[in-house]
Amino acid sequence: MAAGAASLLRRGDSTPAAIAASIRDRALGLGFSAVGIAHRNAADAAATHLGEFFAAGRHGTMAWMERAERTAPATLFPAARSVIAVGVNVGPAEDPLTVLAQRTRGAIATYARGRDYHNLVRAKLKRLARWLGATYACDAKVFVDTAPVLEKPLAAAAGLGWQGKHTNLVSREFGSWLLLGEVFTTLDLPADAPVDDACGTCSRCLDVCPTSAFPAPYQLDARRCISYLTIEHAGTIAPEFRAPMGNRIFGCDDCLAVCPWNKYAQAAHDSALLPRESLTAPLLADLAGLNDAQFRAFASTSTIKRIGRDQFVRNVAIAIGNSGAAALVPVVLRLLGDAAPVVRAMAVWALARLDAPAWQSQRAARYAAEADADVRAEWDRTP
Ligand code: B12
Repeated sequence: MAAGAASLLRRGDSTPAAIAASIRDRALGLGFSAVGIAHRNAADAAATHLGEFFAAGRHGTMAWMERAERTAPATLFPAARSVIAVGVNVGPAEDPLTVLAQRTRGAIATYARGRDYHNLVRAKLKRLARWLGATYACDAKVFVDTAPVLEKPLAAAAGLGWQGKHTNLVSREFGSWLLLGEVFTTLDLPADAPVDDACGTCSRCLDVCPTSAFPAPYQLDARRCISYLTIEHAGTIAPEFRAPMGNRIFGCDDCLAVCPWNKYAQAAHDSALLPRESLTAPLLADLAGLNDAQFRAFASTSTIKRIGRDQFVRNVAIAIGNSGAAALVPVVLRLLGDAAPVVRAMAVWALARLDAPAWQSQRAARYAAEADADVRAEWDRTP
């Protein structure tokens, strides 16, 4: 039972444990797959390592991560006493890595194949928070993904699982397929017990990473992670990562998908999160032809829309370069004339991979007129 139980604001004669049980029931009733409770400062110790992560520059260009509140979560909502951590199962019905062998198609990470989970989870969290406020006369704020909250350490402290060697939360029930969200509340609730790390000697997630993004178990260098490169990183992608990206055009599931704890996971049951056919294994040739309006329509309900058309087609151009498909050369030739320099630059690389003689003649025709320094730099590389 929580030490400050006496300060609990409540109606009726519920005990903190009874309130925690009713919160759990309510959260599961709203469709969350897992729920647990932690003290609001439960992630403070993890913030120490966050400093090391920044000092090593492992966040790359994600400067937004360095916001001061991240290392001092109490400033977000000083009156908060407890955190209700929830998990949403997005487990795939089929192996999400199968698409990696279909080289003329794009691989989109499982979490992004359904509707944008941010909106879905936030809406459910708000319903939970409204119910909490109305039932127990407390204040509550909801967070999912975007806020400067250390969600994985909080979920771990709330007993939802442990942070695995791939740094994500692993659950005995849902494997590596939970997405996370939180309600911070002024209620002083009894915290759940954390779960022991059960990664053991397994290193599958570390070994499978195509870009060797784990400098050590439990540590990620985001700058090497394909999820970061395809979603967070703007501009051209460093040459060393292009071939290992294969046909991954939005996020990467490899470290999650090989986790042995997935054997206990069930496929997601929330229909909104089920993969849409158009996002499951789309043809690269179709994606390369999307203009702004068509991209917005294609990605309208998905989190993919957040990266915009140019960055998405940049990723597609790299995947085409990795396809080995001569039939896609005409598609690349069209991308060489794209209005976005980042697309042109990656199309130059793709053409060099698919058709060296065509690259030579295109260089002769286009180099002098090219005004963008990054695109010229690509033409300057010997294929
Ligand atoms: C930034 C971010 C990213 C970045 C960086 C990822 C990362 N591992 O930090 C990028 C863009 C790469 C990314 C990728 C993905 N992400 Co992301 N991401 C976030 C975000 C917004 C912040 C995470 C964060 O604070 N990272 C900072 C690092 C330092 O934290 P950490 O990994 O927990 O580090 C701990 C240890 O690894 C260790 N440590 C780390 N560095 C060091 C260094 C030293 C020297 C030492 C000793 C220790 C140490 O200590 C830290 C504290 O315990 C969270 C949402 C949130 N607000 O929390 C989602 C979140 C973590 N992402 C999520 C998902 C789903 C993904 C992807 C699977 C998406 C995909 N399929 O492509 C990949 C997975 C890649 C991976 N293996 O991590 C989910 C994870 C759910 C879960 N079950 O854990 C979250 C929680 C979003 C959500 N609301 O569901 N993500």
